[in-house]
Amino acid sequence: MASIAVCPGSFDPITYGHLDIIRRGAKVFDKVYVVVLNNVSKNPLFTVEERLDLIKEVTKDIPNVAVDQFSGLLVDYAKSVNANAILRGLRAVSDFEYEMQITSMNRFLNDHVETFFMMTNNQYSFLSSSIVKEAAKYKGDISGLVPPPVQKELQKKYR
Ligand code: COD
Repeated sequence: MASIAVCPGSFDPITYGHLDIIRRGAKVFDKVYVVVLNNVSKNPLFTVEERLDLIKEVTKDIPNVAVDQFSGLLVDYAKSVNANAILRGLRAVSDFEYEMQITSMNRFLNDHVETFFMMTNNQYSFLSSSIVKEAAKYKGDISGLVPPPVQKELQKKYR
């Protein structure tokens, strides 16, 4: 049986921290679907289409990665692509409580999908989309934090 993982997130926008988890996940799973949440409740900087385009651009060299969007429940999306795993990244103890809550909820909703965590690469342990947006907004140098196409689009947003 093929091992198929979904790597879900807001990716508003994708950072080197996300990309590191995706690259390492793609070495472990046969296929990784990177999926952007398209629920209405959040107030993102980038549209879903912009986020998808950026993820596609920066993952185009990883053959077993597919990029998609989903709305509604993650476990329903996972079922629709026959995924047996959810891939998440962990940065710090502060991530743990939230991750434990959504993992337990996902298991409650569908216990055929197992959640796997990968520990962040040390150099990205402080990195989040929010912190990058804040730095970009005030014209900080974000070149080591996001891939060049993302940096370009962030600079456009905050011009
Ligand atoms: N290093 C390592 N990992 C990182 C880093 C970093 N620097 N930065 C982010 N990550 C990881 C995060 O820990 C996360 O695992 C992933 O990358 C994505 O991060 P974000 O912040 O872009 O995405 P989130 O956490 O906002 O995504 C939340 C979901 C969209 C997964 C969640 O809201 C969801 O599943 N919603 C759908 C509704 C649903 O099914 N609800 C039921 C369960 S609660």
